[in-house]
Amino acid sequence: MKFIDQASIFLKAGDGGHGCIAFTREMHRPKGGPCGGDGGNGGSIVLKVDKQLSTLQDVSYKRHYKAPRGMHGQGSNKRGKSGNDLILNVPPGTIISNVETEEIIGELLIEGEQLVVCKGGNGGFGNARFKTHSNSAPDFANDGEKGEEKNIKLELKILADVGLVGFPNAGKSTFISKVSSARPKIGDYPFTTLIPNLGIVKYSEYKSFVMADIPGLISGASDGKGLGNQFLKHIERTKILVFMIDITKNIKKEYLTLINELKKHNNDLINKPSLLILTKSDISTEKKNNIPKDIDHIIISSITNHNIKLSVHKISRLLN
Ligand SMILES: Nc1nc2c(ncn2[C@@H]2O[C@H](COP(=O)(O)OP(=O)(O)OP(=O)(O)O)[C@@H](O)[C@H]2O)c(=O)[nH]1
Ligand SMILES: [Mg+2]
Repeated sequence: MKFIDQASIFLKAGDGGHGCIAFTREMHRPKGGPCGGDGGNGGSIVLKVDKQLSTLQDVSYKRHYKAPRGMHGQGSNKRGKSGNDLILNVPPGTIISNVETEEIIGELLIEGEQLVVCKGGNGGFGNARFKTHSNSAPDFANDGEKGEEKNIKLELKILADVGLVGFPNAGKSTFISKVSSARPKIGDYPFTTLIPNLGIVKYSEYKSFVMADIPGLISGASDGKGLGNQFLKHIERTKILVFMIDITKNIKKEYLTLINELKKHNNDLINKPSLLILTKSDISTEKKNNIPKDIDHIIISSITNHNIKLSVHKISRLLN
């Protein structure tokens, strides 16, 4: 996916405080019982959505963030004070991943939503916790746990206005590369697109919309077939959907399959305004009669540019 904004930061959650080893000393009981308190927990680092923010600028201002540690336990069964959590505000649409493993840790979309990215270490147990029948005066305690540390990457996802939905090889990526400056990989084999691409489509001097090209869907995608429907969440918030179907294929059948997969993922998806684009008109001249009637359609070719401008015009009309 193409992002307008990203940042890499290093996070270190607070270590837990150590448990304490102590014994009660009273005038008449020179060797009293164990009374070492537990260490406090280290503070965690939490990312939280603040919808006032629209960029990652604030959070990328610093490279390192550290949450405070937990205090050590003390005698008289006094527990160490826990470190406060460190809360970092990010804009809605922030995707968080681990720099080393490239694994996605989470996405933050809605105002107030939070994600604990680095957990603070638990405080260690003081020796009072270890008192048993066979050992009434334990002279050991636990150390606090280390707080987690991570190098994370934050990426701000622009929300797309238009989502392209189609089978693999339908020509989605070719289309987005025609109408925007996005340059996704194009191939004559299925599943060329493995991650969503975004492109900004200019349709007049000052006006533009954002289009998302997501990996192809196949029958059974909602049960995990092909690349599955994991990417459909990227079009959940688009305003309109554009179905793309290769004109040489069984149009009605593919259309119904796509509708069905969308429905299975989230019934609301099919209520969005939509347009059907039939692609590759340059390789098919015969008249088609199995075009669904319940949706407006347009026939294009990204190779000859046939109707490319008109399709952008239709999409912008649908958006407005
Ligand atoms: N003849 C012709 N070929 C096209 C047209 N549009 C795309 N193609 C070809 O169709 C193949 C698939 O195009 P892609 O744009 O990669 O298709 P996709 O829908 O993005 O496919 P996935 O990423 O696999 O889902 C490529 O070989 C393109 O060159 C067109 O208008 N006419
Ligand atoms: Mg593609």
